[in-house]
Amino acid sequence: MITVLSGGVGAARLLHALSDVIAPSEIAAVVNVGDDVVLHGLTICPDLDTITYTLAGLNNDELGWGLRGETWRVMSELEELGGEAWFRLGDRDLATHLYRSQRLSEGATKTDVAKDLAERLGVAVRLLPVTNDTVTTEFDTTLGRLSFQEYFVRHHHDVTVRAIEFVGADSAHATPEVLDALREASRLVIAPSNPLISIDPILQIPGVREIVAERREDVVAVSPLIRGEALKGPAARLLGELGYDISTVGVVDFYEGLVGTWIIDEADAALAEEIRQRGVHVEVTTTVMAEADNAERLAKAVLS
Ligand code: FO1
Repeated sequence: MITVLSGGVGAARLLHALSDVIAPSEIAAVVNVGDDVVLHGLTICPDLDTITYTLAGLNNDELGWGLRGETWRVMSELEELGGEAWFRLGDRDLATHLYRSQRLSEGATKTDVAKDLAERLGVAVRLLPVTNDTVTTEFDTTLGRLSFQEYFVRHHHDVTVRAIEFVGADSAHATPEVLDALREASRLVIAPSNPLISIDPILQIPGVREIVAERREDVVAVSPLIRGEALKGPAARLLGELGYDISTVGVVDFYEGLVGTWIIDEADAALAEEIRQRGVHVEVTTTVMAEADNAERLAKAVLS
């Protein structure tokens, strides 16, 4: 079994590529919950849903979140009523949030719901929210304190961040399924997700970072940056704002002590020597997964 520390889109694509190369049932994803939000009384888990939809072949590629073939009638009606409509919940996607919220109100955990949704949608990869406790990512910004989705969606991550906090992380418990998946995997993979807001909230749950560090020689990480830029989202900007080099070297430094092998993009080949000097192995390949051939090559590099 291999276990992948996962955020949203980048992780979803890597998991999809991996499940074309090895049996999906041999893959576990430990998924960030720091983006989760309660809106309209519904619990929404963006990273879990992005991964589930992508592995089920139902993802909306254009938006990068939600379901394909989406319609927006409920949001239009809500807007008419003067309700909160800046965080767009499509009509089809709403069914997932209704289902999850009802199950949670009956005493199920996020872990239970993720498993049942995956089964319903034919996804065999094990999708494991890192914790069933509430952990929320918050930003100290020049506009004041913002919740994750206020920062990301409402302000289009176009505001300067001074600090990031994972509220509730210190007292949260990693689930037993997550601890087993981290301890028992033959290899741990860090997906090319945003290090600061997708992977760090996983590492901050007590016990997780320690296991990853102990297993460092079995940890393979894929850089989310190419030529100092992320394919999507604010990874590059946040690294700069929080004092890291805006490059794959900055990402390597962020994960210091946790990674045995780095997979970096061909465009960053010139950085390989500098990274090797930090005592890690480096593989150079195409990390952009837009084409199936490239995704397969990356998946094989991760597994080799
Ligand atoms: N991202 C947006 O940019 N705008 C939205 O209106 C939006 C709604 C949304 C609804 C459900 C869901 O699961 C995800 C949604 N996202 C939206 C993506 C979400 O903000 C993700 O957390 C980020 O893309 C970071 O991974």
